[in-house]
Amino acid sequence: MQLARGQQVSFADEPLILVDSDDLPRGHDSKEAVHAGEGLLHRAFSVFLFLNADTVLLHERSGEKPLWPGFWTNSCCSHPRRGECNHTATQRRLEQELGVAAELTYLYKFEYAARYLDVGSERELCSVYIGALAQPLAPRPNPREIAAWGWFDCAAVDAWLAREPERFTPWFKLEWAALRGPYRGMVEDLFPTPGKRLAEAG
Ligand code: DMA
Ligand code: MN
Repeated sequence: MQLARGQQVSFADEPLILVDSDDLPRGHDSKEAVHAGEGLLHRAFSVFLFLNADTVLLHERSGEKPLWPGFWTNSCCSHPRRGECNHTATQRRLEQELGVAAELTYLYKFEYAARYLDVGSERELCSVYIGALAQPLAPRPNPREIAAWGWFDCAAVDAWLAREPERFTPWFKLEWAALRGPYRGMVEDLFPTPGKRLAEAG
């Protein structure tokens, strides 16, 4: 699918999936309704793309986004729609936001809620995925979704986050702590070195 430049890919009336804390489906409601007020718990996903184990793709959310416009966040995030599985939804959204495809590895899911000013809230059961992106597949970001993007050294992200935490989305902060902590080995395993492969082969 070729993305027309600047195509709108998020809609207030998108039918999203309401879930309970175990991620079991509990009905459907529009994107607008699930993010209004204190929010309704719904299914979501976050993707982190890596160039190598030390280099991650982050982006600045476009000024058009109703929630957290202009904040820095992970490579890609959104919601599966009614009837859509996470695999289909993550691939759709990677194409729509970044113009790329990537094989993803599931890491974990978590529940969180966060309010954005008096505009609305996120209240999500969010599954987190990682994937490797080869350099020749340079992203073609959709300007309706993404104001800026870049490949960042992970240690430099740690330092930036410590310096300016107010510039990052709440879910990014939670997920980044997990990626740099308990899930660090999973990121490294996306890029096995020849030595490590030999050692594992015994
Ligand atoms: C929603 O992201 C998903 C998370 C994990 C916060 P988003 O606001 O970028 O999605 P959409 O543009 O589809 O509303
Ligand atoms: Mn949401």
